[in-house]
Amino acid sequence: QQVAVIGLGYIGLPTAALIARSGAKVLGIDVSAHVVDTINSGKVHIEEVDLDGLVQGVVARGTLRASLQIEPSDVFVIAVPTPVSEDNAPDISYVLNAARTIAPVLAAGNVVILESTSPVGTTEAMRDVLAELRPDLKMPHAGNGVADIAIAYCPERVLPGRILVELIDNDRCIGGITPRCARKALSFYRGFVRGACITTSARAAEMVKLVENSFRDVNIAFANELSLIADKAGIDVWEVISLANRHPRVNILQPGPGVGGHCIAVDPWFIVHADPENAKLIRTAREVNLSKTDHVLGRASDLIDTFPDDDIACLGLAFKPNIDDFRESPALEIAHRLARRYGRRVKLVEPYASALPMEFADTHAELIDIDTAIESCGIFIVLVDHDVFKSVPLDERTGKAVYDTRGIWRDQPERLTAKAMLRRVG
Ligand code: SAJ
Repeated sequence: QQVAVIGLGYIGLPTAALIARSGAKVLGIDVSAHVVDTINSGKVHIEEVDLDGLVQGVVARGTLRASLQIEPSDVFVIAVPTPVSEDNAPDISYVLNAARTIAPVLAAGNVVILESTSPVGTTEAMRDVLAELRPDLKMPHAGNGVADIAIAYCPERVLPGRILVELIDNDRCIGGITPRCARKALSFYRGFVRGACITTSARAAEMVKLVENSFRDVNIAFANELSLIADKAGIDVWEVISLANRHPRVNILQPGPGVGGHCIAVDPWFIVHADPENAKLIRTAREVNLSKTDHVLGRASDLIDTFPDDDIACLGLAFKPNIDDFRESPALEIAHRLARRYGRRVKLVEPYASALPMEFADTHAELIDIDTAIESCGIFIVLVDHDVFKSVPLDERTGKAVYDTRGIWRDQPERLTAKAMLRRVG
């Protein structure tokens, strides 16, 4: 079986490599010559656990090859970005361009699968582009069973840092434009997925993906809202959440400095944009999570202004713990805004960064390690709950002013917490 994967990013490349390992011949297509050259030399352009070894192996065996140029295949998997524009409207132009890319080589019997997170109706829009460019092929339509091409939507649902494991083990939801399309796509996924593969319609599968990430966003917003309420009432929100979670039917997530990454902070907008009248809770959750970042920045600034002679250690830049992914990270945004405001006083502690991230080129911030920070900084702003920060014992933090947005240094003596300092400020 010949498979073409269009888009060799965080999802496309691991997917292409796993399909290649399962025995198919895979051609990876990307618009970047740098990406294509990197992969063909057996290397990777993105960081993901175990991906480098896997890609090196399948490229060496000749089962994965990258190219700028599409070739005829049996199955086409599209994994290109679907960003939102300034006004939070989804941009599906990369998906439609991918359809234009594959149209010339499409042949009867082929299967086309979209994996990109997409607004409801995108798979049908992709079908319409293919139909326009290939009037000689019969495209599927809901309610009309037999067609030359099978078209399906199958969202990825993997967690960065666990992509290779989750691509195989997670259940997959496979939505066909017709049930026949879904069955064709199903037999493709069965080749490398161990999780359950469940078929549905393309529109339902598109919605499932958006709903999963909106569910998480709404639940994080609930925790973030609680953190403000508890803070004002002088109560430890993490203690409240952990006690409430002892109820058999309560499972509250954790508050933090905002929601990062490239999915949870984006996908809910697809739902809001399609139906603003009804998507009230989903929109409010987005707003709560966005405003939490500003709130943290304000509280951090208050603490810093209380101690004008101390240097400031910002702990963590990644968008979540124990990974080296800084994309759309609220921690990075807060540290950057502090660095612009407080200049040389700001020190960044990020064990997952090998050099100062380029965003800080316009600041005087410096990357230091945790031990240096403990020796030289008086103010600590905890932004990411990396394990290495959790393991700093209380006696090493004694005498520090701490604002902990992740609840990992809650044993810090009261007089040294942000709350106590802010009370002093007034
Ligand atoms: N976060 C909190 N509190 C929590 C949990 C998370 O503040 O209790 C924050 C994190 O710090 C981070 C952000 O949310 O900034 C997102 O992190 P995450 O671990 O919740 O999710 P992602 O973005 O790494 O991956 C999500 C996953 N979706 C769900 O869990 C529903 C993943 O399964 C999806 O495949 C992925 O989005 C995607 O690609 O859509």
